[in-house]
Amino acid sequence: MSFNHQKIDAKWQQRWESEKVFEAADNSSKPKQYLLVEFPYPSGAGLHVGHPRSYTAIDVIARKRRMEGYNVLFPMGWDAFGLPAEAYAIKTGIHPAITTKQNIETFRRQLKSIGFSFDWSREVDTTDPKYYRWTQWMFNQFFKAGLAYKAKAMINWCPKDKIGLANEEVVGGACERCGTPVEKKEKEQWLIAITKYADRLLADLDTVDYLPKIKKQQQDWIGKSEGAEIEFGLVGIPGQDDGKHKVKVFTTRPDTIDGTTFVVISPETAKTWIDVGWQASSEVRAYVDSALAREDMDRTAEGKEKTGVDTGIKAINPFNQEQIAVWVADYVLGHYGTGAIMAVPQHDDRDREFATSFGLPIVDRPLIAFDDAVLKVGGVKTTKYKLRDWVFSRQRYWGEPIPLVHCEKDGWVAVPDDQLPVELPNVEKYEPTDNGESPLSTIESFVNTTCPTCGGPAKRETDTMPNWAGSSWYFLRYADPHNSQEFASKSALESWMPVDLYNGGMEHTTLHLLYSRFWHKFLFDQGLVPTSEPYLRRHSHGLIMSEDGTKMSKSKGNVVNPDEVVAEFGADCFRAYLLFMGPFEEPVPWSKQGLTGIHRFLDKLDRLSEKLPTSSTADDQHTHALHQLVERVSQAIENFKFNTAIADLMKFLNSAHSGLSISDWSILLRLVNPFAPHLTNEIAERLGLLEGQTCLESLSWPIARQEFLVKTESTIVIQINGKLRANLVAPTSTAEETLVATAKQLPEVAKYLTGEIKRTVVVPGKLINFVI
Ligand code: ANZ
Repeated sequence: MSFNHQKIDAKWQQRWESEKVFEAADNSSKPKQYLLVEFPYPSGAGLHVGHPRSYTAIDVIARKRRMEGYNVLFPMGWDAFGLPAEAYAIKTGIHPAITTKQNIETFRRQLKSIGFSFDWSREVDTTDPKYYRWTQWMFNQFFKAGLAYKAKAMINWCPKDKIGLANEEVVGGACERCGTPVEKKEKEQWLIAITKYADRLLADLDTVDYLPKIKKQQQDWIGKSEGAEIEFGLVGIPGQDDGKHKVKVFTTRPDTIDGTTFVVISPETAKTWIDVGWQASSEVRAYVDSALAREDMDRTAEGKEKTGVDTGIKAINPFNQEQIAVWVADYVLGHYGTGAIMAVPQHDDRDREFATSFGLPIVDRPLIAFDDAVLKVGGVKTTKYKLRDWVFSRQRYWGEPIPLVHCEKDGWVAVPDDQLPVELPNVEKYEPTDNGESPLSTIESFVNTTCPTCGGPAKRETDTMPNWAGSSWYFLRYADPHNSQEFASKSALESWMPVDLYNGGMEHTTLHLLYSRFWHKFLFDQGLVPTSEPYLRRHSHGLIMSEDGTKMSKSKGNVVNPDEVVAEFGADCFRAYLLFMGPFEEPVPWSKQGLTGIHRFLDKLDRLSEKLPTSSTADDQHTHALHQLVERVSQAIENFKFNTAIADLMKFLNSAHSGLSISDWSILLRLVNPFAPHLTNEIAERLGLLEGQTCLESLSWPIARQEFLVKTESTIVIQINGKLRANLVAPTSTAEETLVATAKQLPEVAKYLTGEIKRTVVVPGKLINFVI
């Protein structure tokens, strides 16, 4: 090993810190760029190699942007409420605040050792009362706007431990701690009405630039269905056969109603009927009980054998007056649509499977127009969503206390702003109580308070918020982290928001990403933030697997420790390897050999620089290749093709030998700097290439000189009405008509080219805009 990475890493990290090189300026004439990565949960296990993969990628972009002249905000903080700290406290009695503080220190040290260009002066910690004061304040805005409400909701209940479990504590249907099968239990919970925003959360996806797979997951999760509710009359109900009863179904296909051969009600619906006097058979009762104990996921899994029972009740098809059977079956869910369906085996796969299993009729009938069908049967057109309201309470200690007080006279009252935060009191036991209440409920001095409205005796809410609360708005706090009067000043928000690029895991697409978009839209409606979407662009990284391709896990002992990699190979090698290991969006296995390959590359850069420079005049061939390299690497970074950028750098170095002039070196070092910031600075300083600055980061990003670029291909931007829809890469010699014709065929373009094309604007080699 030739260069002393330990010395070099420490030297440049200290210099960046003392010179405050990465601090974002609040008042700057430069254009802003807000780059965000998901802040970690500071677990006791320390940083996982998955974290720095995402952070290095966005760090490379942040470093490039600064050199391009942007005022960059690239912050870091801690999403520090959560179950592991609490589980540890239950085991050891050590307060979660203490372990959290220690874990944060470890994470901070680890992140700093990798040389990320975070603005550490803006660090936030969701468990800091100065922070969660605003999380509570925002909850109160939801409450005051009527969007937070209390209702019965199902929770996971461990009958042995007698506690409510979070979804992540239920493993294969059993309690993670003791293995007892988990039951469902109804409990009063706080919910937030995210469903009121379903339409906007869906529609506004058109205004942001997210990876297509991210948009798709959000759309599916919101699950908008346009259909109709239609009533079927019921006859033959044991104990209630008065001809007055009806069942309402939800269908997206009223046009198929003529082919309905039976009706299916959900076990939940059956239960409510039984509760109001239906004398159901014992077979029906037994089926309903067993179905209700099962998870929806399990009930509706594809390929699962269909189960159900004939209720003996008959329904009358309002379209053709045919009498058909009513079944109860678990593939129909209680809390979607109306909890009952009209089954059309001719057109619906699940219905056909069910009909085949139970010998029910399948008929072949012509379709009718959607609207005609709805009209004829007196149905009502409706829109349904899969999205449910957000269950916002947990019976846990380590979370933000929900800042509400209950008074006999005034009901639920928000704790006034000047009494926030409602701080977590000290407890002795961190377990939920035997009846599933939060441990806060046992602390009388916390629970008993006075009503802010009438001054009479009142009781505090003892539930705490879910893990997703603090992360729903943290990016706003980074804009103005030390403000004690507001969560952030208007001017800070106006200068930084929206986030220009946000990278995070695919596992957060449907929860965190959706919650934070919703939260932000609500704040926007309240006039508290300047934009209705928080993130302009969302990208995502693939997971890092172990060398054998399986998931890294502590129990398998195959977890890679970033500290060891940094100690052995240095921060630059770790960083460049994380980006070189494979396409950024895809899962990739860790490889020690790959790490050695990168080390050889950095070593070569160092050795070459020691031999050089020999002359100050440029060698044409190298200069030529170097400028093409600048172009390719710059493009690759913009397109998240970090692995090909590094491959290109390696290729260049292999052919460069000793022909580089000092000005070529200046370009090369700046180009490699975002990937290997420590070594490139060290070499630049040695070669006298810092141009009077203290580090490379203060110099500008190299620009490829056009005369050195022989262009064989160009990337053409395809717009519709001025809006970017696609990019087309084509040989520069392609004829204009061919380009236009090809552009029209692109799926992303064709989708929007619905109307007549009024005009086609072509800027050769750059852009095609269809005006429709
Ligand atoms: C008749 C029909 C015929 C249907 C056909 C579909 C196809 P999405 O798109 O997911 O909203 N459905 C309604 N409520 C249900 C529930 N609670 N549990 C399970 N299935 C339910 O699907 C709506 C369709 O799913 C509805 O339209 C209904 O079946 C079924 F050729 O009605 B359809």
